[in-house]
Amino acid sequence: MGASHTIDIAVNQLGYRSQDLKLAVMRGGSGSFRLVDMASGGTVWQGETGVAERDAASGETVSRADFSAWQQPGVYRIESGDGSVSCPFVISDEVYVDAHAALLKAFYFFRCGMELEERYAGPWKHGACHSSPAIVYGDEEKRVDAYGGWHDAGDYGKYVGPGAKAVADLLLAEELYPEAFARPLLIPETDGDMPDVLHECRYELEWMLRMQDGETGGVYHKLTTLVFPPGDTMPEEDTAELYVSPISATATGCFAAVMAMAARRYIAYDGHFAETCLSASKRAWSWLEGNPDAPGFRNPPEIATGEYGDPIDADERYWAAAELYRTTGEAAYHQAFQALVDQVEAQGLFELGWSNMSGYGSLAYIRTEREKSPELASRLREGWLGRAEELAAVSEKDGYGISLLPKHYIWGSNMLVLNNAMLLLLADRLSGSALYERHALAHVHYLFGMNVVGMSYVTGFGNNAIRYPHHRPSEGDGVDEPVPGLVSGGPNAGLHDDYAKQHLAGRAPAASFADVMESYSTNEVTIYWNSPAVFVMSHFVQ
Ligand code: G3I
Ligand code: 9MR
Ligand code: ZN
Repeated sequence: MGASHTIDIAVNQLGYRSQDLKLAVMRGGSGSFRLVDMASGGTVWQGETGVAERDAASGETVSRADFSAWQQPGVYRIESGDGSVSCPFVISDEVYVDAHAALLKAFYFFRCGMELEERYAGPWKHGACHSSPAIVYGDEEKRVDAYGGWHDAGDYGKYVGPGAKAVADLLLAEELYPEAFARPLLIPETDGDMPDVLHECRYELEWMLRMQDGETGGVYHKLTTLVFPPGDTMPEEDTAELYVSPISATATGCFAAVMAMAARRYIAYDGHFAETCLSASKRAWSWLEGNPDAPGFRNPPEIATGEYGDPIDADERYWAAAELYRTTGEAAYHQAFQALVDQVEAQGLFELGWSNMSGYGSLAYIRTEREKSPELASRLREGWLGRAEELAAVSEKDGYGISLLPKHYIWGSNMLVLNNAMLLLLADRLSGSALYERHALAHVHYLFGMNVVGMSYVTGFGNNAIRYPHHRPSEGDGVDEPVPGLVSGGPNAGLHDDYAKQHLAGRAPAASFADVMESYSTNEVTIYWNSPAVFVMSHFVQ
C-alpha cells in the first residue's frame, strides 16, 4: 500500500474548501491536535477533539477533530498530541474540481465497442471490443447487434438496469447542476453546443436503444459472454461468443423511464434524438402493459455472469410512469403512477439502487410542473424529507459522520454512501434550505479517506488511494497506475469472495475491505457507483 504515514488520523485526502465543514477522525481516543502548514512546518491552529466514543460500524473508539475555523488555503497535515500524523491535504476552493472531472471521465474509460485512443485515454488506451452481434439466448437463429455502451464494471457485461441508474444519476446532475459540466471532458464527440456529459450519456442510451426488441418493444435484460473471462483479459481480447439474456420487466421498466427522462434532457440540443428516445419509451411502456405478470429475471442455466436479479418490477413501472407523465403530460401515465404508489411503498419509495429504483420515480413526480394530486405530491415530498432526517440522525451518531448502520456494509456499500448523500442534497433542493449539505459533505470526506481503513476509495485521488481495483483493464494493460477516477465498492461484511473469506473474517463491518484485485466483493468498480459520486461532487464544485 506504500503508505509511510499512519492512518490513526483519517482525513479527506483531497482536502477541504475554505468555508466548508472540515472534519478529521482520530482513532483510539481524544485529545489535542495541531494543524501543521507543510510549507513552513509551523503549527497554524490547534484544537481539542470531541469526546471519544465507541463506533459500532468500525469497531473503534474514535473522536472528531473539527478545524472548520481555519480557512486559509494551503497544504496541511494534522498531528495529534501522541505523535500521530495524517496524510497531507489541501485547503482550497478548487479542491474537488479534478476529482469531479475524473469521476465523469471514467465513463469514457468504461466504453465498449470502440478504440480508446491515446489522445483521449492516455496510457490507458486499448483496442475496440465486443463488436460482434449477440446470440439471443433460447433462439440460436436470432441476433441482436447491440454494440457500444459502457462495460458495467470490472467485468465486460452490459446490463440494462445498472446502465439506467447510471444515466439517470448523470442526467439529474446535469439538470440540477449545469455549471458543474462546463469544462470539456476530452472525449471524441465534443462539439460546441451539447455538454459533454450528454454526449457521454448518449453513448450508453444508444446502446440501450439497440437492446430493445424491434417486434415487441420489450428490452433484453443484459448482454454478456456465458462466463466471466480471466481477471487480466483486456476488452479486445475477450472474444468469446456474446449472448443477450431474455427480455425482463425490470429492464423494460427502467428503460422506459430513462428514455422518457432523456427525451427532456436532449430536446434542446437534438430534437430527433429526443423523439427517438420518447417513442422507444412509449413502446417499452406498451410492452409493460401487455405483460403485467412477467416473472422476475433469473440467469438462464448456461449464463453465469452478473444476474442483477430483481423479482419486483413495480418500482421500475412506477419510475417509468412518473417520467412519461413528466415528459408528455398524458393522463394515462398519471393514473398508472397513482395506481402503483401503495404497492411500491412496501419496499420503500425513496430508493436509488439498481434493484429498487422508486426514488427516481418519486423525485420525477415531486419535481414535475404538470398537474398533480396535491396529497400525493406532499406525501412524497414529506416522505423524502423524512428520510433525509433519518439519515442525518444516523450521521450525527456515526463515528465517521455518515448515514450507514453496521448492517449497511454490504456489497457496494459505497453506493449506499453516495446514494444517501444524493438524497440529502436533493432534500435540501426540495425544501430550499441547506440543512443537510454538511452531512452530505461528510460522506464525501468518507469516500476520499476519512474512513477506518484510511484509504481514498477513488483511484488516482488521494495520498493513500486504492491501487488494485477489481477492474480487468487496470489489471491487464501493463500500466502501473489503475484507470483513474474509479469508485471502489467498499467494505462488505458479507465475505462474498475467497479473498474476503480468508482475510477479512471477524473484522468490523466498515473495516471489511481489501485493496486487492482478487476481492471483487469489496474492491470492484462499477458505472453505478461512479454515477452518484458524479452527482454529489457536482454539488461541491459549484
Ligand atoms: O438486499 C439485501 C439486504 O436485505 C441484506 O440485508 C443484505 C445482507 O447481505 O444483502 C442485501 O442483498 C445484497 C444485494 O447485493 C443487494 O444490494 C446481497 O447480499 C449481495 O450479494 C448483492 O450483491 C450484488 C452482487 O453483484 C452479487 O449479486 C451487488 O449489489 C451488485 O452490485 C453486484 O454486481 C456485479 C455484477 O453482478 C457483475 N458485474 C460487477 C458487479 C459489481 O460487483
Ligand atoms: O470478475 C467478476 C466480477 O465482475 C463479478 O462481480 C463477480 C461476481 O459475480 O465475479 C467475478 O468473477 C469471478 C467469478 O465469479 C469466480 N471466479 C473468479 C472470478 C474473478 O476473476
Ligand atoms: Zn467491450
